[in-house]
Amino acid sequence: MIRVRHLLPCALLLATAFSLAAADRARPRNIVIIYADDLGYGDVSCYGAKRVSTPNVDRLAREGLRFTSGYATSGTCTPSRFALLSGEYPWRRDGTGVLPGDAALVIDLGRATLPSVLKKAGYTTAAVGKWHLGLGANGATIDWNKPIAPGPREVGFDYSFIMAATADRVPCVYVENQRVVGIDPKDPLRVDYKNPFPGEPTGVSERAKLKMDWSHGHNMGVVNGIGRIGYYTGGRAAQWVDEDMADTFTRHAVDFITREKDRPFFLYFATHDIHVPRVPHPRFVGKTGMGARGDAIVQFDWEVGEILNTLERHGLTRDTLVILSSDNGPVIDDGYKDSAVEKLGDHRPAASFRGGKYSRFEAGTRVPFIVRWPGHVRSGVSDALMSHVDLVATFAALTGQKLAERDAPDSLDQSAALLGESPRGRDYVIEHAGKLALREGNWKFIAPAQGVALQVNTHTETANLPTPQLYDLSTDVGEKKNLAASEQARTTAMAEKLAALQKATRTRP
Ligand code: NG6
Ligand code: CA
Repeated sequence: MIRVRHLLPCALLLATAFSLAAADRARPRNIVIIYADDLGYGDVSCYGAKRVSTPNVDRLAREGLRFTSGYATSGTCTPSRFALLSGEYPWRRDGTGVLPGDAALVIDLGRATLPSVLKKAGYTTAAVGKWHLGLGANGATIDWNKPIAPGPREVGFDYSFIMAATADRVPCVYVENQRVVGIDPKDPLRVDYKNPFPGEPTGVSERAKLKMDWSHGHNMGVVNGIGRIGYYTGGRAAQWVDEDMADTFTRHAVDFITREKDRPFFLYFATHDIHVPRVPHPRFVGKTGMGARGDAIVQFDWEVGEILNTLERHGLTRDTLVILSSDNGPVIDDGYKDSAVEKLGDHRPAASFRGGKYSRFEAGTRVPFIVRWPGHVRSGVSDALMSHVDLVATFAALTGQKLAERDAPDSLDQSAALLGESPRGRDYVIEHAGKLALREGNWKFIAPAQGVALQVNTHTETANLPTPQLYDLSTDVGEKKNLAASEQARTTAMAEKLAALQKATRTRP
């Protein structure tokens, strides 16, 4: 095992050697992205968690490369996933904020996406799990009782088995290849995010009977004894059972791998865990003593293990590049009374970082980021700056695909850093939650913003302040000491750089 960070002094020399080697690199036979939801940097044991053990995630880290500065683009789900799949910063596009369950598809079909690039390169592609990028055409109302398009297929996925948005948003049904699974034509499903359907129970009317009470929001439609966001009527036979969701998604991911084992495949496995509502299967309940949130982490780790074991069973471990990451940082109370707050104890989901989901402090977007590809990715730890927005260009490079100029406008080829050939990643990353922040080397600039500094419901420090903030992450990873006043020149330079990056329509040369 090597520590990629030890290579730093030789960076220049190595960079030259690597660019020569790049042309003769092997291409991954298969690619799997395991994308957790709301999993914090400190939530897995290989990143320092003590009270929860994640042996499968740890195994991936041990056999692969664990990044200490891997970033989602944004502090919430839709924008992060948009960037991952499109290679464009979500803040360049209106309508890429957290979407309701009946939103239209937000990905532009005129451009390449991660799955479309890989499909062109000959991979069979699949999306299994959480979608949250909208379905159907702009301006149209989704008819959940008929085939729904555009969706994953039009974005480049040959196969899909998804939930439309999040588990806390209606409709609470699985959608396979763009049809709701198990819908009964005699009980048509309808969804409305504004108005309740007369006579349907809500999280307010049923509150005393709910399986899990809500703490904020989540009091509209009720499914499986849990209040959700949005109203619905009908479609009862198609409703999921939250306790079985991990098993269901994992089974479909495993079946896809098994079906495709003899030809190249790309699997985007976007788990529901550890997002709310956290309702792990009974076999995981009580495993951590940290309540539903801790148990959902163990369930997530089991899902990872199932994928790794399936690859192993089919002899595909050495042929498959696996990435594990999360769409945004951690949150403890995200709207349900699931005992996550009371039972957190000394577990630190954000590790030493400040903030969490919804925040421009580090914990908002700095997430677990692990890559394994035996014989190709050097194992160890890398401090390279990495961003999910780069995966489109990086995988295009790894699979010999050319991007058109309009494609993936913010995605940079970081294959050398991804494979651990180079200790350098990006020169900068942009962190987004409402407004933007810029990390350049170890300096972190947070642009002034209106809005609350502390989200009362989730207890998140957002980093919104009316004045600029500057932190030196090399000595102050917890972003406690604002140096904006004493480092004025640097603060101004970074503010100008961020404004220029924001104004540009693209950052890929
Ligand atoms: C918020 C929800 C939260 C979660 C989040 C999206 C309320 C009160 N809170 O609006 O529970 O669903 O949106 O999370 O409704 S994400 O990870 O999909 O971005
Ligand atoms: Ca999320």
